[in-house]
Amino acid sequence: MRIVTHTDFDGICCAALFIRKFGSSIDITFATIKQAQQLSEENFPADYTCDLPKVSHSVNIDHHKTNYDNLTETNRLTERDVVLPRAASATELVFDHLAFSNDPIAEEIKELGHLADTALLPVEYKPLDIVLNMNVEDSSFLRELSEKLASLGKSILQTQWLENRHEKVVSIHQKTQNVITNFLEHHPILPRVVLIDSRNYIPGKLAKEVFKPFFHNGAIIIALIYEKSVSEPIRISFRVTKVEQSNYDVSIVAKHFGGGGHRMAAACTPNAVDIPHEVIKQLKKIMKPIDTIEFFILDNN
Ligand SMILES: [Mn+2]
Repeated sequence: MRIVTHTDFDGICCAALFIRKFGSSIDITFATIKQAQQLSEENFPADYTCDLPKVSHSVNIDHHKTNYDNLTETNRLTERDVVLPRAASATELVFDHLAFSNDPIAEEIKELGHLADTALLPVEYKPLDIVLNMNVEDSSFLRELSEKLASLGKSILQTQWLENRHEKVVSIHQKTQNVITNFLEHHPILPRVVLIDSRNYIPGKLAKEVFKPFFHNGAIIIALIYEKSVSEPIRISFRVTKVEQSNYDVSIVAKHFGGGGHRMAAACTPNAVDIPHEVIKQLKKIMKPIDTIEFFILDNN
């Protein structure tokens, strides 16, 4: 059996229920919405798609209205599909579909999927949430998490496995803060416009931590270079500080490099050769005569 499921908590709980029902021999592909659409275009063979747009001719178990509307419009909704926009989570639909009964662990998994998707995650789940967010692109981690959930249910929160993973993530977070603090100690007064390359010095997932302290040290526009993923090794996120939001439009710069967004928050994926000179040139086009600009690398000096 082969299932495609979402990389978020709801999708992982769906995977856990499938493992609980059919055992660890099933094949699981973890995907984002975009990846699910691509898999479907490639006619990827799947038996089930959970918490995602339907892949190929699989049985779709989902609760997203956009997916429901799309399937109806394109005539792809069959009587085997369980796409109910009113359901709180895909996990509860999987729970019903697989007809669990007298299985307290399955009940706990159902409860977790529900909590996560309604943004009501209790504080005791926070370490698990943080660990998932930091590892969401690692499919072997997602598989491991699904397996543990399938066998342990809520007791996963008390495992050494989670504690070790959480400790590691917390220390990465602390190291990131240290790099930023150290950089700002060496640059107590920043120019008005800052182009900063954070690659190689802090994890891409935590790169946005620079915005707040950099604004605090005098920047009004920040163009932050980071590695979003293997497929997007050079991403730039642009931000304008709140008090200057009506005076600048960074989406113009993002659009120049094929991206987009809003006046005060935009992003793009430029080519390596554009960094830093072409980016500086484009930023200068939206700058005022009083503005200064500088390119930095976020190392420890
Ligand atoms: Mn969901």
